[in-house]
Amino acid sequence: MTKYQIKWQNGSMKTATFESHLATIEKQGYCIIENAIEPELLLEMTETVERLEAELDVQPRGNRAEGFATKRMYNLLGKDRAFWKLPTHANVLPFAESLLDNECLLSGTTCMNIGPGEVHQGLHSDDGLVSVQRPRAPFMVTSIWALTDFTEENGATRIVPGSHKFDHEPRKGEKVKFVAAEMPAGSVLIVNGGTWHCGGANTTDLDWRLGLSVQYCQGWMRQQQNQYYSLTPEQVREMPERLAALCGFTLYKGIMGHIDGSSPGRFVGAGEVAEVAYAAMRTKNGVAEDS
Ligand SMILES: O=C(O)CCC(=O)C(=O)O
Repeated sequence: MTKYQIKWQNGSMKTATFESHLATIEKQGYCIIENAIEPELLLEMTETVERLEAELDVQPRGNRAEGFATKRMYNLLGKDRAFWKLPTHANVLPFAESLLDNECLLSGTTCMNIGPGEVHQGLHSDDGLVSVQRPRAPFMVTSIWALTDFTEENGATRIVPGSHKFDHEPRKGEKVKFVAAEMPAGSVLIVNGGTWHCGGANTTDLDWRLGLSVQYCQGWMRQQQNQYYSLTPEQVREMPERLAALCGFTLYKGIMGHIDGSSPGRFVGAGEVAEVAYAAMRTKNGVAEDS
């Protein structure tokens, strides 16, 4: 039985619905949650992306992984506080917590605005850089938020059902059957980190496909995007505690990640995440029990 009671747009996602999405992920390596994003949040995200793309003069980076006609932005939390609502969203975080655990971290936040004429990316799995034999439990979980409709024509994520159970990463030239994860704006695609997928080709003349990726990883792993240097100490101090913990400002299992015995949160003066390392092994006077 799950402990999660997910809030839904107009009520709460039933435990049975959550369990059924989890079962789908277990079977096919991904699931699509329609109506996961509240309409006001969808609008706020779309407007924020549009504004930032103009302010930062975002241009395609010009390679196969990041795209030739795709506008990408990374480290979104440091760019605008509007994005702070995403990693802890009640319709999404419980999937990461369940597939990883409650000490999971935010690995990255990315905007992928796929423009007309874009070619598809190469198939990959998000935790494919981890050299532990497959198949295995996921080291990452990625949520892809549809801010516009995702269609096969405009570059909906391509995904290989069941590939999280494959015993290898995609090989060059390997032919596999994929599906286009078509979904209406407001949906979120949850992907097991071992599932083969890629951004699709945009064969339209005018239609941009706007998606956000909010990616989580195991708490002991190196995050794909550096959260420490992309956030200012002031931002961390002002963040909700759960978000700061996801970014890595608490200690993993009360020990890993400390700076002279302090958590990174304590180091930057974030009161609510002011842990000290080995706290569970200290007496009230702060003297180690086995000293
Ligand atoms: O844009 C997408 O649909 C997927 C992007 C992706 O998989 C990636 O950038 O690694």
